[in-house]
Amino acid sequence: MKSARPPSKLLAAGAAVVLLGAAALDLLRRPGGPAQEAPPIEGAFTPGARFPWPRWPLPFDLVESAARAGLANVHQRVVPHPSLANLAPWIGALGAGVAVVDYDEDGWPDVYLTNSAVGSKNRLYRNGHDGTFTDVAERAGLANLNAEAGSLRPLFFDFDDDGHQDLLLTTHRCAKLLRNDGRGTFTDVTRRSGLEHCGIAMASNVFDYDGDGRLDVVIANYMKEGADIFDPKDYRIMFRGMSGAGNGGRAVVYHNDGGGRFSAVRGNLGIRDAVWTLAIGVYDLRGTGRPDLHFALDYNLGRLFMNDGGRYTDASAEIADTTGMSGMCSEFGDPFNTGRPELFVTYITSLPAEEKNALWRMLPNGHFSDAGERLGVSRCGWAWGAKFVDLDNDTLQDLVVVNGFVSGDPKKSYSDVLWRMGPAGPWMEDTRRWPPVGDATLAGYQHSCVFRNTGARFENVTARTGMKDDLLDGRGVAVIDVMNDGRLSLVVANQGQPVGFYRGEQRGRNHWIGFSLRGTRSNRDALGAEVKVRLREGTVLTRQLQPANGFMSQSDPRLHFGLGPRPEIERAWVRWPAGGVQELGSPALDRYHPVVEPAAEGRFGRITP
Ligand SMILES: [Ca+2]
Ligand SMILES: [Ca+2]
Ligand SMILES: [Ca+2]
Ligand SMILES: [Ca+2]
Repeated sequence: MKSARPPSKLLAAGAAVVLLGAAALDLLRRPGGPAQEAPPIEGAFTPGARFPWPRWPLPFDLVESAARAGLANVHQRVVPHPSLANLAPWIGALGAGVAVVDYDEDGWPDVYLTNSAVGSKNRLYRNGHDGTFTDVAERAGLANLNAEAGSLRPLFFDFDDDGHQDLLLTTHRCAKLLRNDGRGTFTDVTRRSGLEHCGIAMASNVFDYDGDGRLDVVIANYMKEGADIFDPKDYRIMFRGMSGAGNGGRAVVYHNDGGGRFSAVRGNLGIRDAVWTLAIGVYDLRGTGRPDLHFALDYNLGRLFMNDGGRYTDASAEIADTTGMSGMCSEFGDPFNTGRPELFVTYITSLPAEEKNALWRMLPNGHFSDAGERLGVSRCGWAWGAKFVDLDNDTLQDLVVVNGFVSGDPKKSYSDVLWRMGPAGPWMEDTRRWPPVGDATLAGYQHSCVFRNTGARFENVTARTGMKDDLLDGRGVAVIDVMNDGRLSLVVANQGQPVGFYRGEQRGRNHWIGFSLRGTRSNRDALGAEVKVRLREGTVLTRQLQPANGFMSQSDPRLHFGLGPRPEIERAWVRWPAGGVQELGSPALDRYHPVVEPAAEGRFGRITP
């Protein structure tokens, strides 16, 4: 069939009257909103659809505001040794990381951005409380960390339980641990801490796997151990084929021994076969208080490990029902408010690989099923970072995905070169076998994806937001509430390009609530704690505190709930990782509530509304 019959004009007009009525009401509700002209209906008839869907303005927008906000970093790529020059753009295609952290504890989230060139400076943008930021990295001691090897993944957590956020930074050589002294400055304590990890690592996360209240660390190397891109002695450092490439780096778990010390865990808790890891997602999938782990692997199927009493059982078969061999991110959430977690994994969904993003839904029987295609999120180019984020505060978390591999000269295509190279295989391991990338493009200039959650599925609305012009090579994407007003914005770390800052704007008058958690019996950062909010109309929202999931990003560590236009909170409660549930009463709307875990079980009080 060539084309669908145009739907009847009468039907279209009837639907338009009903739907435009709602749109007009929405406009009238806006502050100072005069009787504006109703938005025009734009075609977009889907064959078989029952009535046309008018394109009234989205209830939210994402407005590019990096320059206005003073976020000025242009990510600087690593430059490998000249003998690797043929693959420099590929080897140097990862590194733009972002972390949102309130490093000075003034109640306003700040932004840390990494650079990957040797000698480049990282940026710590302090929130000025007025929508702008100032780089204070030099003063804080977090700028000059790239003297020997450039930075990759920044990860803030309180490793020594003193209430100050410390920084674990992976690089192209060895990781660094920097202790926040509580006066706005950081000191390198890597050697003293025993956390001496070496390897090229984009993937790291923190979790309290044994429930002792101290945050443990997992770091996974991407390339094999010993790979040195600055002084190569071995050129067999690339992947050995596009699937089942076992020759990448491994994951290592470090136990937090207390007293500021870490030690590598012998036997690695049963975590095996995590190679070429790009991201590690942490989530307590079964509410045991012990976090489970997902590894997004390049050139391999992803791995899922369930925490059984502090050791891990391989449950990867649960999520193996896919041909995806380029797992890039690991993002957990509960976007449809079912009370069961979902796992979103990005893949390469454009030439030359044509895989599909996966949205693994946990079923009531505990098994997983991929609904990515059915729910409309299976395609978004050569995709990297992704975050669930409620952009319009309607209770449903939306999904943002950033993408693009290497945007070089648009007239030169490296995929054409790859096609001519013949079949993928073991030859790929040796960098010397690859033709030069030069300034060619490989899956570059791609549109990011803003997927709006309609309650039934996700709808790609990028073209109707300020992200429509974003063709940069996105890597990490982090969520931040810059003004502490419940409107969530995005920081996008773009590879070799300027940072993106998309300020969240909302047209409706939806309410929200947020919680800033502090553990006492549990880890102080309260990672793994879960808050539920039950609304009188029956919806139960669940958000678990895991801000470092995704890819190369760490988001605002406050739990945020969009609540819709007229919410009545019937009950809100926290489940702490150490066990025990704390009732929060019916806390006031439209603000963040600090919540401290009661020191003893059975003495759970209510927080002040
Ligand atoms: Ca701050
Ligand atoms: Ca600390
Ligand atoms: Ca621990
Ligand atoms: Ca939403």
